[in-house]
Amino acid sequence: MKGRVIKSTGSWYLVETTEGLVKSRLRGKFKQENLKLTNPIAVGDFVEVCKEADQPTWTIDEILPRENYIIRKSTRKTHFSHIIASNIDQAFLIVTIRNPRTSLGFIDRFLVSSESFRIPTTIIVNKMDMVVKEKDLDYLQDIHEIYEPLGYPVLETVAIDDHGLVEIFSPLLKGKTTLLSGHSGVGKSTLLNKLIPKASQATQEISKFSAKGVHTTTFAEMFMLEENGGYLIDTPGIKEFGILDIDEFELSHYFPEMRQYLGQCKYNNCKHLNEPGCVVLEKLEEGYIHPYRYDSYVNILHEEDAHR
Ligand SMILES: Nc1nc2c(ncn2[C@@H]2O[C@H](COP(=O)(O)OP(=O)(O)OP(=O)(O)O)[C@@H](O)[C@H]2O)c(=O)[nH]1
Ligand SMILES: [Mg+2]
Ligand SMILES: [Zn+2]
Repeated sequence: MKGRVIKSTGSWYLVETTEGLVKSRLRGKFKQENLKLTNPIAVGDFVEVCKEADQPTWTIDEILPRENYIIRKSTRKTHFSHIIASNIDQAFLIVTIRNPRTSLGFIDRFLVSSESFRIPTTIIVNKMDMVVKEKDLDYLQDIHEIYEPLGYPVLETVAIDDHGLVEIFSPLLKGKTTLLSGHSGVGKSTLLNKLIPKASQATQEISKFSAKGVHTTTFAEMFMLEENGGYLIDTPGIKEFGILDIDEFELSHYFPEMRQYLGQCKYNNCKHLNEPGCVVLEKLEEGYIHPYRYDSYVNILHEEDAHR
């Protein structure tokens, strides 16, 4: 019987099937497209499950090929990675300007990942009630100015406030599988609870001492949107977003503002760092590429170098 993994704890998996939810275990090992994974099965996976003879338990016997996934480097095991979720239609990257602060570098790393599978991404600036200081408003403006022209919509929300959330989000979520991602404490679970009250995900105040989240959500979990169809996936907060397996000549393909100029540089193995006749550098100079984005490009490139 086919099903979809809606919750994974690492030792058992909740699988939604046409006959309801079944709690399943993993049987055997799975080949993983040459990926070294800390989690062989991820939320969002389509799987084949089978009831164990004379037992109330089920086993997962097969994973169907993943259409896409969002993956990050494992925080504990180097050379291993962790699939955050798979088979998603769009990602909502929840960011905050204050408590905690999300950096542009973090946003760019996430976007490189979602671009690599062409997963449409919306940036949601939550905790807008805390954005009052001039420099925070400036940062907000930067976010709008940098990302909107690249095709990443930027929305502003106050997830603790009921006002208009369902009206704004319902049409965006309809019939789609949407991933919620971002740092711990930005309000992913708070937003999810507002959109799907039945989910009643735990939420927790951020640490007063560090102004950072306390990692309240520990497992990814997918919830059905009952009225309009579709799913929302709540995930644990991520600290850093290590990018993996992106070739140094390929990285610029995942920056939409650079992608359009590729193939126009003098050298076809141009890394757009200091090569003569580089069109990307020319466009940067002319102001068509945002300097912050270019900085992120160089940072990711060098970081990847260090891992090679
Ligand atoms: N002021 C303000 N606080 C908010 C807002 N949204 C969420 N919070 C608060 O921020 C804290 C963290 O929210 P969570 O929803 O637990 O954050 P999370 O992103 O799920 O965090 P992890 O599960 O740790 O990844 C809670 O105390 C929320 O009440 C908002 O729009 N404004
Ligand atoms: Mg949470
Ligand atoms: Zn170049």
